[in-house]
Amino acid sequence: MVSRKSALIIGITGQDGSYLTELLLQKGYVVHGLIRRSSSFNTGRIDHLYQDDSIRDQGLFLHYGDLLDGSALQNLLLSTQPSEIYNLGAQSHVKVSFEIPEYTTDTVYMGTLRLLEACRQLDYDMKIYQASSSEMFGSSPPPQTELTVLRPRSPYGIAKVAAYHLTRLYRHAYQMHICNGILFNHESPRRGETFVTRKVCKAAARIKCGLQKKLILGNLDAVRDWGYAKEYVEAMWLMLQHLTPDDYVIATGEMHSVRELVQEAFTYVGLNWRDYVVESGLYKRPAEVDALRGNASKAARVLGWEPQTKFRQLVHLMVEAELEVLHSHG
Ligand code: NAP
Ligand code: F7E
Repeated sequence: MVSRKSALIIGITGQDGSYLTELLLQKGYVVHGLIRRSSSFNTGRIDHLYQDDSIRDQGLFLHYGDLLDGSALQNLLLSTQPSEIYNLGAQSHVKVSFEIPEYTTDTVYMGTLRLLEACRQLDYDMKIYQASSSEMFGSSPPPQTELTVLRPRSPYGIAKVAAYHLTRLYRHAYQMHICNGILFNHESPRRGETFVTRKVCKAAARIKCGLQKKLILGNLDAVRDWGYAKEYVEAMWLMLQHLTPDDYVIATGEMHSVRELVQEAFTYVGLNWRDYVVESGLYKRPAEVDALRGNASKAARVLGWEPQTKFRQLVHLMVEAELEVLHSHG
């Protein structure tokens, strides 16, 4: 009998974790997910999978743990022995990282260190994916590639840079199979509601339906390379299937400002954004990453990965999803 591949996803309850879980289950993996104890439910993005008896009993197993708890990580690895480990866990909000820099560093950098040390103690073949980020490029001008100098501009970015260097060190020093996915912003209807794409698309739909009057935003001039999360998790998986471990930029190669994002979303519902959007210091950051646009040609060449969904289509599908929720609630 051929034994099934197994994976451990840290950050399974997040946007990417939920799409990756679907992808791996489809591919026949047994998926173990680390979830944090919380006083309120935090599994909304994977409930549709976990509440399906056949999936829960045969393919998807959730375990309590935390990147702050090294012994729990060790015990989980020992009991599950996954062949692939995806480290997606993070305090991932850049603006929040200025308010809680120590906690952000503890999850993003020290969490990665705890995980790598736990992996290093175990004597079996495993492949590790590390969720690196375009936020690491900071003030380096676009287009950014795997060779671009890292000049981070937030506590989150700095912690991701440190974790990135750590994974590369462990790959070199201990011959561990670790890949960094340097993913540019990727979005979906499952995106956290305080990230700008989801916030804007939700507001456009709510204002259209008469449920909201204004949308308060920060810096409208910032420029990002926004792709579709569902496609980006395929790149994560592809990286770990490649024979040799390496680092890859994953991006669309397009760049748009927050202002264009707002315009696209409001135009889609037939509104003029200027009538509703208020710019405020409340959502501005002490330091900003002005412009990100990735060059993912290495991923295309080596992994055969290319983005399908570009900016306009992404904004439309996100606004549509918000409208659908509002209509289904009457
Ligand atoms: P997300 O929606 O914020 O999800 C983050 C996940 O990490 C959640 O499952 C969260 O659990 C978990 N987590 C937070 N603190 C933890 C801790 N101390 N121990 C264990 N788990 C913890 O993020 P995402 O958008 O899916 O992104 C996934 C990863 O890619 C993150 O590392 C992020 O920094 C990175 N990244 C994201 C983007 C992007 O544009 N989305 C781009 C580049 C890199 P709870 O649900 O309990 O909070
Ligand atoms: O901001 C501007 C804001 O918070 C995008 C994370 O997934 O991607 C994400 O980080 C831009 C910034 O994403 C608002 O100043 C204006 O310039 O959606 P965001 P981010 O900071 O780029 C990277 C790659 C990650 O790795 C992170 O984990 O939009 N902006 N007004 C605003 N941003 C927010 N959140 N809210 C506003 O009202």
